[in-house]
Amino acid sequence: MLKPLATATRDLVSLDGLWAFALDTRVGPEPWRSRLETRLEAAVPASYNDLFADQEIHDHVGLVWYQRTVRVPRGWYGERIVLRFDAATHAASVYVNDTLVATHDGGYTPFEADLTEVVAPGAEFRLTVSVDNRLTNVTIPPGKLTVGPDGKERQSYFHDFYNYAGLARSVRLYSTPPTHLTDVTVTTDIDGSTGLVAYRLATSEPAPASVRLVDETGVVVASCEGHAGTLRVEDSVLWRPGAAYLYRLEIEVHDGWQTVDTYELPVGIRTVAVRGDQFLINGEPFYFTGFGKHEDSAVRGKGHDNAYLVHDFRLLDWTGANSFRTSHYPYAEEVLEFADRHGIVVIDETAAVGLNLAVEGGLTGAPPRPTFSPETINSQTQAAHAQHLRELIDRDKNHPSVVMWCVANEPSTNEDGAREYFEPLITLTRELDPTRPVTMTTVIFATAENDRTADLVDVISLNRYYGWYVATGDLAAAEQMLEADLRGWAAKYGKPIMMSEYGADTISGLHSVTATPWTEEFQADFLAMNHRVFDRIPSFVGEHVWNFADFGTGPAIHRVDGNKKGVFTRDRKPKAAAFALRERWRGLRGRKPAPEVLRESELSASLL
Ligand code: GCB
Repeated sequence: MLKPLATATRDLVSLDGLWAFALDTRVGPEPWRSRLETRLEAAVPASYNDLFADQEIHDHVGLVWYQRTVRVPRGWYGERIVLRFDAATHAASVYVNDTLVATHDGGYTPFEADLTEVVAPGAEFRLTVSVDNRLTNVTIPPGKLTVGPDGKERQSYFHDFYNYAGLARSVRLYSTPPTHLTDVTVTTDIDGSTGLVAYRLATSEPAPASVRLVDETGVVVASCEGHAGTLRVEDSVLWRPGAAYLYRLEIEVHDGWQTVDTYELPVGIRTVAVRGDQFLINGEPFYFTGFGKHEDSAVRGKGHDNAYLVHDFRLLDWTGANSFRTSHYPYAEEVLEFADRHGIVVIDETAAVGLNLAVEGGLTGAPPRPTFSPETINSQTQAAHAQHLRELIDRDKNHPSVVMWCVANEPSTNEDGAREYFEPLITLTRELDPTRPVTMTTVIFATAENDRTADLVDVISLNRYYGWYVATGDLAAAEQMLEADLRGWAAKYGKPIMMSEYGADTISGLHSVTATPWTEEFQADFLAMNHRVFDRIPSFVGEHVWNFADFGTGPAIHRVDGNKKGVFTRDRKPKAAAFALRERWRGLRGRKPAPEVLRESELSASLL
């Protein structure tokens, strides 16, 4: 789905701002038919949960309503008029005056409604949206609804971050000409010093089209006629991690002599591949340093915020991070565009977090249920998951920063039914995008011996918490367990391995001279222990600390004011570990520790 742009033939109006807001329980039936009876106003973009200092709103399970009036620009006569939501978490119904114009499932991908037939240029309309935060066994992510003793619904889910909901990303109204570009797909390759940019266009109806590729100085370096072709760029400048270079693909759709539509897309020329146990960008081995992140900040929850975007990327750079994973859902498009422009590498993840009912047992004592069964994660969940993959890849396929798709976080890949569930989804991912490697992060219960899906992915991504959830505080034992675990995967699969999560909860300002979990010193020691082990594994290709910053969670007795595994606090102040990471990562600069170090430490490992 094309990102809405203002171009010579397209206009764009932002609908961000303050919208009327109400809980479903506080309004009458069919609230879209008139002015919403409420005095509350919600900021868009923002999650609604923490805006109002109101427990009932914070804990609400079910629908909420947003409403505003919109005036269509009077100059849009004869144009196609489109309403676009960048996200509505997790499901939405959209009404224009009394008419239902769109529904969408999935909280982190965009959707649109064509309003051309229902609104008029120059006139106002009432825009009402319901947003539903409920998660069940057939939604992505999954969750469970129960009814409490007070008769009200309760929501639980199998991930720790708070189930923020609402309109957390921008809403826009835009125009296109009746004959318009509907899609563009770009893939790039390198032939010696020549960059190859293959493009494919789709238009609303058959119409001639042409493209031009322009470099950063404004010079046209290649051009082509037709809906598909390959542009050759002699002596091309490659998009590299830490050194982004973007060409601009200028697209024109014609009608006779006239240009009827124009659109443009940033293009980074680069290749991505897995060869043997290496991850290659532009044919060179790449070592990931960075974090699993969250879209999370106080008050706005998951609301996109450009100030945090800029600041977070400066902090990534400050620590020497070259990459991050969009744990545990697709992030706002602005984030990927920023990564494109600033040379940060992205592992792009779906919202499939918590396909793992083993986590239900634990402290509740609930008998474990099988994760994959007709009553739990089933073929309907799988169909929703496939739809999420389609929408993610459709949205993000052209970003040079995106180097790998992550199909799910910590699914129960050691259980019966996992292979049947995931094999078709991984095949679908490869069909939708044959150019990027595929991974899934692996939960600690899935070992090299019992995992059912690792042969299907290109990179083995492991989430491991030795020294925290396992062997808590005992870093000597943790070091041995971690090394045995990693060597098991390396020996069995011969694929690149990365640590997609490792981390320890840490209260900023808590210190100790002895190794004490929750202190800043312990977090730094914990990471250093992990790094010693990583540096001994030749097939290791990267390290993503959990987490970039502290983040909001649902209530749990092992969470005090959220998850504290951040290297930065929730308001982005560094803990001691941030300085230690900076020292290590700024030295690595995207390369594995030198082979001398490996050989030396492998020697010591074999003496263990
Ligand atoms: C995990 C999850 C992540 C949690 C983290 C933790 O394995 O993937 O979502 O936040 O552990 O801190 O427990």
